[in-house]
Amino acid sequence: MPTIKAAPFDFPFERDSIALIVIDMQRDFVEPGGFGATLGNDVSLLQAIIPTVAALIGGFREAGLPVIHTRECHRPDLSDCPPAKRLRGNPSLRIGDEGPMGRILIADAPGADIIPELAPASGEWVIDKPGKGAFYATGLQEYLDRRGIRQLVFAGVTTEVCVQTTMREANDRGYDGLLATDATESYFPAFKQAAIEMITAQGGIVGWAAPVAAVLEALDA
Ligand code: C5J
Repeated sequence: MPTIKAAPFDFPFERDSIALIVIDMQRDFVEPGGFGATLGNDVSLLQAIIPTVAALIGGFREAGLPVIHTRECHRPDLSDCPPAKRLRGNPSLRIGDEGPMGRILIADAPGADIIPELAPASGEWVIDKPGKGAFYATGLQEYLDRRGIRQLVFAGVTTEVCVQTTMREANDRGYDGLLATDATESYFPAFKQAAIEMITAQGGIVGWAAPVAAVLEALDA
């Protein structure tokens, strides 16, 4: 069986059942004036991975394999945003408040859009998710199961929040998950490193990790 060179051991690559899931590469996290910036974060750290995420998406598209995108965002009436989420963060600019890119983290605001460099292609599924994990309150599991997808390559932001949460949800549901280490980023480099170690420790307790070049090599083989 073909493999992707990965940690903690080679990933058994199944071309017929693999998909790429790109988590929350939205203006709200990556550009100044969005949700990430309201929390005091340096968004330029996240901008640095745009070319590697684009290369990974390009590899999946060229191989004719599914690409799924997610957006963390809420309904305009905030009915899917619990107070436990809304009332934390920056008290002067909360989820739903008017910011420089429209209402913060609201589905129809410009800030919730996926950045133009990584715009979904026609036919690619874009999941709007109210939580950090992409399985919570979405039809993701049914979507994957209908298509026979059992393996997921993960990219996007932020590594230790939405990416890791979704990887853990996938792992508990029986999917094999591989994190593309240079196509994910955190506002906190130490948290990214820790997340990779947590995922791959103990014989891959959450999954695998590999650089984009290793994934592309397997896609090309
Ligand atoms: C965060 C995310 N960090 N997409 N969301 O709040 O990781």
